[in-house]
Amino acid sequence: MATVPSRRPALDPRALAARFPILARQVHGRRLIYLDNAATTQKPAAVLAALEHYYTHSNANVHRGVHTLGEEATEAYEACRARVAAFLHAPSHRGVVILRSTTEALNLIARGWEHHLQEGDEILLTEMEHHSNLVPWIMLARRRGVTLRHLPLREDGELDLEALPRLLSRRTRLVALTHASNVLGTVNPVAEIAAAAHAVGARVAVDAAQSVPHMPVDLRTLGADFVAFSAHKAYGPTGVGFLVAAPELLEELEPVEGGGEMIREVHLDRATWNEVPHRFEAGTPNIADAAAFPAALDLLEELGMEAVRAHEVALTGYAWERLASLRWLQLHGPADPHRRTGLISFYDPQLHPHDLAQILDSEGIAVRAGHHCAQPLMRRLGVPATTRASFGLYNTTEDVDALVEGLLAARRYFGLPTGGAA
Ligand code: C6P
Repeated sequence: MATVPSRRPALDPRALAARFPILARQVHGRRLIYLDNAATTQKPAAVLAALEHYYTHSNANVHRGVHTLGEEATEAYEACRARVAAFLHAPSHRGVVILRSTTEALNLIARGWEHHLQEGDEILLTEMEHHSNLVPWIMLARRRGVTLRHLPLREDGELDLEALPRLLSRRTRLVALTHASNVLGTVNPVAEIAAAAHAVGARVAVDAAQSVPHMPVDLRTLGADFVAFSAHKAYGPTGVGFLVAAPELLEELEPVEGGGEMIREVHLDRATWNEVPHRFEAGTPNIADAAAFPAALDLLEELGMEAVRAHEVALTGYAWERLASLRWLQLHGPADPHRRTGLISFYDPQLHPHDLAQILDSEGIAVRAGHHCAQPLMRRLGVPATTRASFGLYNTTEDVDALVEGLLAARRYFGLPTGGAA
């Protein structure tokens, strides 16, 4: 199996699984094999305990009360901001906006930055984007008359960087791309693309939903101006996501929601805004889930992100080899596990991905089937949908073996030959 060097001991996925209570449950009388981590990860007991602790101990509103509970709640909420900044080596905790999701963060960039744009300006995206990094820009293009361009995909599932010079120009005001594709797994060379974008004076927004939970992400070298990710894909609670940037770059954004918390002074007919990042957090935030997220970061830091990455590279390399031995399957994205994140999308031309996922579910195996919120990419790949297995800390080669057995069982169930298996 392929490995990458790691300064920490290798992960012990079985020991880790024991720290995730849900993984002890059965599905259809079978041990749950959870291979849908790109959609959302499971939560360790420490995160569940942190949630319970918050509600049983400190529950109050933030930045308001002078009472003890209010102070504790504010401290827990602000600790999340500081931990996210440290985890990503962000310039300052003042550059971390606590939102609901990656989707909300990308929408905030699109709406908050639009006053810098005018008709004729261009935004460069890629052909492998999730709808969350397409639709906000499509909406913006409708409002402002800006032109959307797209960096094409090569046959091997990587971006065609040779097309960059003809797509980037002084008209390009912003480049928005995913760090890692949720369908292909491809890890994009963000620093290289960002350098080219910056050379023409464009800003760079990066959708890091599928990278932050799975590999070391260091904002000092990533090259991005704005970064979005979600806690729930990083073993944290749902309902919390982040926009991370240098505070002075956040100053370039207009707030898009008005209300409590985000103001400095309000008159009947005018208002001034609070400082960044608070001006982007109108209303009572998701305090409890933000307060619990550091427990997930504790786990990732205890393991070390190099070790997390090494585990996923090894497991993905093993899974690729085993799936490639099923000759009827089309596998998507780069074959080299070092060039992809821990997920593999595949397509059996004779079996609809939903049927396949249903049969796998009857074996206790959770995978995702569908367009994965990437319809343009499905069209580009020429498939209606794919089945996707995505890995996490607690997955093992036995889980991959069970997946392969499940795929063989599905073929047999539909009376299709399995003789092509190597
Ligand atoms: N992808 C998947 O199964 P939210 O829903 O806002 O937390 O994340 C949106 C998002 C943005 N970018 C990428 C690259 C993503 O993968 C996702 C979420 C899930 O692939 C749900 S569609």
